[in-house]
Amino acid sequence: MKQIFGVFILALTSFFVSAEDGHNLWLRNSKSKPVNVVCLKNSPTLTIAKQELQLGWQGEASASISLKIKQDKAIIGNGFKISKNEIQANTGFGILYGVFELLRRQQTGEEIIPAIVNASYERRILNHWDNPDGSIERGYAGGSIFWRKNNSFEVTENDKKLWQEYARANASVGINGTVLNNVNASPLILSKEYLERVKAIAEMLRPYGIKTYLSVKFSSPSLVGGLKTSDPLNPDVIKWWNDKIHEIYNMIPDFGGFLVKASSEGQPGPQDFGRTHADGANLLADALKPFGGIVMWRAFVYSATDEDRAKQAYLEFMPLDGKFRDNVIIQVKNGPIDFQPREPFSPLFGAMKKTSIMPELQITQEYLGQSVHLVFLATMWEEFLKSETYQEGSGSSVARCTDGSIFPQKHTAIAGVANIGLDTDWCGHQFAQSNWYAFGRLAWNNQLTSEQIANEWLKLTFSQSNSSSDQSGTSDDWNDHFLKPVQKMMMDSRETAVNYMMPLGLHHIFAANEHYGPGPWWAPKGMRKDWTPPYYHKADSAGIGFDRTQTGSNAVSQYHEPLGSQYSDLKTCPEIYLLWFHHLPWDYKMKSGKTLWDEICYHYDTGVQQVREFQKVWDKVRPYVDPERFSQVQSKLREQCINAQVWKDACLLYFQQFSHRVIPFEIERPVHDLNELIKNDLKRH
Ligand code: GCV
Repeated sequence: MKQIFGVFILALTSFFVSAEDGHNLWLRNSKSKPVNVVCLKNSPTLTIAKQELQLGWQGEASASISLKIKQDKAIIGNGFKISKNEIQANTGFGILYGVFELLRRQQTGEEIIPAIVNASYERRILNHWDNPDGSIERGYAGGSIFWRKNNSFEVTENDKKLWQEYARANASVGINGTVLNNVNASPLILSKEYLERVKAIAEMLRPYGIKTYLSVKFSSPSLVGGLKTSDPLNPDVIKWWNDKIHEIYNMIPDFGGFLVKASSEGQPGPQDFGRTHADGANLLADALKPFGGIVMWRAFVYSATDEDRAKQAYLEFMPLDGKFRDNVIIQVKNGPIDFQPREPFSPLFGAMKKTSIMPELQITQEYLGQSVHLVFLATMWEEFLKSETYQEGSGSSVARCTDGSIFPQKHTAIAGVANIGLDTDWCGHQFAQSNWYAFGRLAWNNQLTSEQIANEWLKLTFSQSNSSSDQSGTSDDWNDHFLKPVQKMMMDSRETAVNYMMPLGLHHIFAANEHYGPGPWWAPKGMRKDWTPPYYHKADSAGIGFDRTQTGSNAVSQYHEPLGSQYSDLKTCPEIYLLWFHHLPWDYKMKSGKTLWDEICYHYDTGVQQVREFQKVWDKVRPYVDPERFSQVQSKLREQCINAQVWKDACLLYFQQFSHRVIPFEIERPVHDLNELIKNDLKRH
């Protein structure tokens, strides 16, 4: 009888959980109470702020809230002062951020204590790798929301609606800039037709405090300007950029500036003309300066030399420290290689002391299961931002080295490569939305914990009291049976992916260019060595791992002491980075007492078991989730589980050819055949 009753309750609960497709993201506030908003000034931004309060107010019914623009030196830029019934700011954008903060606190039940809230970074920017033909490099959630195939430039009502929704979502987490096109930039973006569309986009984003930026191709003067050269010191080239920038600001007066990938992965750059990165960046910076624009110049550079790829950006950029204009920011990926599931931080952070540096994170999960695997990236970003660089003594975390707390940077910024596309749920996976959310939250406050972010996001995105449904799963019940287990799953999810993909410091062992499935064997004839996994894992009969100590590439020397020595010394090197810095024998004794080979096996197996647990967690929370979002996540977890098993089998069977050791018998045996796996690269469905 008890059982039947239980099933009945379950069925009833699910019935009341109304359908949602995820399009509303974390902004599902339809159960608001009346509120009286007092605001003496008017502007499009303030109108939005008032509307948001009316849409989402969950404080005392019919309370009054005052929005006050009043200068206060303690409030920096678009920061704000918040209390239960008043938001004060220097600007309308500050008011809008304050409103979103207040609403979030109301909706998540977080206390509203009077405080001044300033952002960690002045510029919090999404990078879209969207191409003019509507495709997205490393995009897994449909086509571009900005660009369409067949050069269709008509701005439709649908476009405008989508851009506005996009702007609102960004503003709600404090994102205030967006680069609208791929860093592998088409020169077309600077043509009149494209700029007209940029202008239309900018108009929709402006009231939400979001500036538009563009990626530009360094050779644009010759490619679209018809010049014979794009040499940054050539007067005609300088004039061409000046004129182009003038044209842009005539159309978009608050344009943010340029992002540039130059002399990198085949992209043209100043080095084609015997010039330096500084020559190239300064040319654009000088032209942008009169309009207040900035240049984000990427440090993602490596060439096919014998030098360890992990060392190259540092080698190329350190000699240029102090040579860049003050409106140039060097944009550095979090790790020295390329957005791997785990990397130590790039040694450039904190090392370039006379140059502004900004971190680049990847929100789109190129190397982390794309839009199939549930991986909450905030734990990775927290690990990165809190990494100790020792550059100015202890306490010199990456966060503090980049947000102006230690170095007097003229501009501070952080970028995230967006995971947004035309899919109804924007990101291709309900949980991938949490990474967009988390990027914004960390960009606003780089001291936040990933746990707090997961907690907020889950409450906003899944809580029934934030939906239009009448059902309100009692809070305790919801907290215990949904929030706690799902939050734990999110918190564990990145380490899980590291376990089944590349534990203990292994990196870049993907098959082919898709960067999805495993391919430790992948090394097509004629391929650049540093684009193939054997270059990174270096497995042989003696052992596995990349020796980056003094006996190897000596990349450790790029880290400030005592870090360099810590990484070098096996006694102090964190095991999470072990095979990043060391080549070790298969029988090397780990801290657990196991051999390295056994430890590798256990990590892969643990990863698979963890995904199986995630499946159970999710299946159990069915009564608390609407059917549409529930089944999307359920089926993605099934695929993730199959994929994790493939990763484990592929890596263990492949490395076993070198280790010649058995897979410990407590571990479930591989179920795949290595030759079959090698023949058929894992495909995303
Ligand atoms: C936009 C990696 C990616 C490329 C990307 C490049 C970059 O190599 O695989 O798709 O190109 O990084 O960040 O420039």
